[in-house]
Amino acid sequence: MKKIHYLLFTLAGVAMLFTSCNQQGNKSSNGALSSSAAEKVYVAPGEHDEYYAFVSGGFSGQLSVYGLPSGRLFKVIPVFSQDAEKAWGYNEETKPMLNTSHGFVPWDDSHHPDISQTNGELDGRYVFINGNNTPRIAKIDLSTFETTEIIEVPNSAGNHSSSFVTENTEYVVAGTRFSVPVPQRDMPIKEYKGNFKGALTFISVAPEDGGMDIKFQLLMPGFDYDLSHPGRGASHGWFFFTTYNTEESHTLMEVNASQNDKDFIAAVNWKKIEEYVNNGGGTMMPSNYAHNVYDEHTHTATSTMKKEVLTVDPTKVPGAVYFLPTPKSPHGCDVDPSGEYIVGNGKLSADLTVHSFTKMLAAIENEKFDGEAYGIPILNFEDVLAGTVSQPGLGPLHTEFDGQGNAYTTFFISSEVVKWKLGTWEVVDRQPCYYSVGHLMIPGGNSRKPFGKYVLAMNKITKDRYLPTGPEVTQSAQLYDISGEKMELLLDFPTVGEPHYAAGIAADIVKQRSKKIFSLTDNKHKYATTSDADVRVERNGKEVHIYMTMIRSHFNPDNIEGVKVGDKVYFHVTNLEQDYDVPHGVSVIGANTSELLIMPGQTETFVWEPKQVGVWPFYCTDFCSALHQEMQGYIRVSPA
Ligand code: CUK
Ligand code: CUA
Repeated sequence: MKKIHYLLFTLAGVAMLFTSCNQQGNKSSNGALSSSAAEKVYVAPGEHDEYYAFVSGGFSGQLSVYGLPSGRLFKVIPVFSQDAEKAWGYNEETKPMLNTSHGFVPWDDSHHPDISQTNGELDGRYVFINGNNTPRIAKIDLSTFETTEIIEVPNSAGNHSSSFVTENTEYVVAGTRFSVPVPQRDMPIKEYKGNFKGALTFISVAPEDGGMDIKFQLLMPGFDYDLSHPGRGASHGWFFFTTYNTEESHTLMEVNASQNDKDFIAAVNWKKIEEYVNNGGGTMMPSNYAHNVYDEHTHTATSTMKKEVLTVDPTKVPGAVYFLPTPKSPHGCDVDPSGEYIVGNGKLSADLTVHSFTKMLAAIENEKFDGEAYGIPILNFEDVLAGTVSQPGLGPLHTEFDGQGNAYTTFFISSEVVKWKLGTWEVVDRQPCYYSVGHLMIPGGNSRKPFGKYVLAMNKITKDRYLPTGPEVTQSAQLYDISGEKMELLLDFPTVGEPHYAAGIAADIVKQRSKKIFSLTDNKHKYATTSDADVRVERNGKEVHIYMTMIRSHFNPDNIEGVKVGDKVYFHVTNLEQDYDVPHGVSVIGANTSELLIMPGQTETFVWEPKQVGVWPFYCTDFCSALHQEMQGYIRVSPA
């Protein structure tokens, strides 16, 4: 049976060689799958995957956790969007996490996760991810797989060149895609040029507890800052940002925005700026932004509105910023594991441009400039060029590295991943993607020590790859084995939302940090009820507070009376379990919120405002024991 299956794969694989691989082709294909492909992604029941992949949810605003090579989905971590499954943004504890200077914003567009690093290697402590729409950076703690901090990024819009970390996680860096008036004000749009600014924001990360804080904002010329990457190794201390629309056109009909033959990669010496601000440099500017922190001991978030931010004018810090001319609207900005090569993927360019960090330093040293833009020196293209990959494909977007001297670049238009060699710039392999690939990810490919082995391509269009599901079909990820000279397609799997980027790490690093239980004795929640002796119902004017416990298989109290129509009823519910993986849920009829899914040792709160007189049931939503169905109760609502 199994043999026949494999044979079918192989036949389809041969057929595939003769069909078109671009997205216009309507022929269905299984790709060039061999029987060994199936074996390579097979993780036997009960076995664990070798890697975690943290995949951005795009317009779902979340972060999903997959295993590689199996492609199995383990969890969707709520970040920027409300999530009824986990009560994220619905319960009283987590609502403050979604506060912004624009009010409660329970949605965002998440693009780029990045894992914290120590000495340029992934350490598995945190994942950072950006919210693109209402600019925010979130931090997910990988001991609990929970979002524990969200900081809004002021003076920004379309927080796209984010959230990449420096090699000791000194900073998580955010860059604005849209330049905007800074500070925001009422002004004619057509006066954009010369007036709008592009903020590049350096958010410090405290070494002990990971606390984020905006250290400074660099106010750059009004270009669009698309993507970024930290220097590493020799280039540690620098950060690189691609730009487009260096014409500063206020209307980005393509014809306007792509006049310039070359845009720039902005090279920012953040160590120099850090020194400048540590010595009192920079200007405090009034700016409102929210800083939201979830405390592990109180299981409660607090939101603070900050009022000002330290800004830096790049022209006031000599030697801090340079522009590297880079052909045709570069998108991805990727630094190789050694820190020497900076790859700029010009979306409209036929070639890939690779800059040399060493040559950049030499040009700066010799003060060889090719003019300036708003007081920022422009380096000579030829002086900083390390090499060019000639005509490797159409529509290059992003590049990752395997740590063996190879780079892998995605091509959106020709729909493929192309493998090429650093230093010789020769193309050594190419494999089609189904279809129109955006980002790709090699576990650790964004660090000094990539794990190699696999590349995950994230495709924008799937068309015929899966069973049809109405007008929209799922976005897709494809896994390739890159352990050999040639890449081998192993697997397709559907994704949650639209993944833009992903971050992968060896599972062992995360596993050993993973927390199993919240200790009940360490529960410092304001409304915790840690013993059945303390359960009670308290009235305070129109507010009723129910201090409730849950344990297999009952609620205490499970009969509640004394509530009236028009009351605001707070269910403060504590899960008394101290066993791994025994959450309980609670929900009540008609509540204008989600259920609560409460982990052992934790307390959560939801609010119910009963509108109708009656006796109403509540029950546990998580199948927790043989008597799960008996885990229920009644609440009596009397007339006002
Ligand atoms: S990305 Cu955000 S538009 Cu190429 Cu990083 Cu998809
Ligand atoms: Cu508790 Cu089901």
